[in-house]
Amino acid sequence: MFIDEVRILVKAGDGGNGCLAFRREKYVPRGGPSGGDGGRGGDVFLVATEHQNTLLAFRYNPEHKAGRGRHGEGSNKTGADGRSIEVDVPVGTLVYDEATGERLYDFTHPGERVLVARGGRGGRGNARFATSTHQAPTEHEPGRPGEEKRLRLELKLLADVGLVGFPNAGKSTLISRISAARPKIADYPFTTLEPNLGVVELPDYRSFVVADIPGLIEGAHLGHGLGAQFLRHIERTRLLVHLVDVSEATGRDPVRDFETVMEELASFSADLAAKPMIVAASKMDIAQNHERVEALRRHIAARGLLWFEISSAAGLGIDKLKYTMAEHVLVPAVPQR
Ligand SMILES: Nc1nc2c(ncn2[C@@H]2O[C@H](COP(=O)(O)OP(=O)(O)OP(=O)(O)O)[C@@H](O)[C@H]2O)c(=O)[nH]1
Ligand SMILES: [Mg+2]
Repeated sequence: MFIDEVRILVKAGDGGNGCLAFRREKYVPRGGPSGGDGGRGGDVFLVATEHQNTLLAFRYNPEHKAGRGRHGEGSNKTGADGRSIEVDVPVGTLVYDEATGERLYDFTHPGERVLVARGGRGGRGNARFATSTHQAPTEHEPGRPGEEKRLRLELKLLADVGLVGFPNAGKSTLISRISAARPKIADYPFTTLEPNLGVVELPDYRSFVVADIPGLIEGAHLGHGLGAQFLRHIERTRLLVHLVDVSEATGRDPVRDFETVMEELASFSADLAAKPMIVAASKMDIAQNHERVEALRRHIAARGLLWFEISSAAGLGIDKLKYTMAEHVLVPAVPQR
């Protein structure tokens, strides 16, 4: 379930050709062989990073090629080596050889670095073939091709942000607004029966994963409604976004709804209750009674939690909420190598 998968091509650099040349200089009769060796092709490495959480970037950029070695030249000049490249993959990525199906690597720690395509050796120039009995060699080798492989990368998605709230609060609508996930949305409680994951993309190609889980009601930890079993899907998130429907349509008090969900989280686990949380007043487009919204806002301020007013239907406050989520869960970007 929830597996991100991409196929990529890695191509190491070809080696440069060895050169065929003889010294030809004034006053140096019968100059010897002087063809230099070709340079080595660059390697392709995969490196595990914490700065990416998904394989999304590879969809835009599926081919990774290292530099080729330069050819050798006369006067015994060796060609320059090709440039090696390092390709970042998220920690947790499994690497398979597409041709054989073999698992090549399992990245578990940031900074792990693995050679996946070796650069070709440079060919030897004719100077290398000279011996005392073979003084004018014309042998010289072509460079060897760099390795080329098709790889399949697989990453089990772990949610960075969990959406919680009452049934019908607008959680699925929000995830469909900020990601490509298209969960079922309907105007009745318990529409969502299984968690949905969505990958949220930012314009700088960074991304994070949001989980939309079934709504909670009072007594969820006792199995009421769909129960609290789905909370384990958000146990390892770094941030919770708590949606509270502030429209009158609920017929309930938003402050009471908020507290009910908080109690259910706390009964499930102290860790979950202690997670950083953003509270979002949902369905602001149809909220008529501003005193209700204000009462909740003051309640949230007293708890020291971040407060947003949103409407997924009208697109209000959604971008701001999205970027605030990103700030909480993304390690700051590193300059590209
Ligand atoms: N007017 C208005 N309606 C909204 C908004 N967001 C969601 N809705 C509606 O509210 C209803 C419930 O939305 P869902 O996204 O399915 O709610 P949910 O929190 O996922 O509900 P469960 O899956 O049952 O827990 C749907 O009819 C949505 O169209 C909003 O911002 N404004
Ligand atoms: Mg839902």
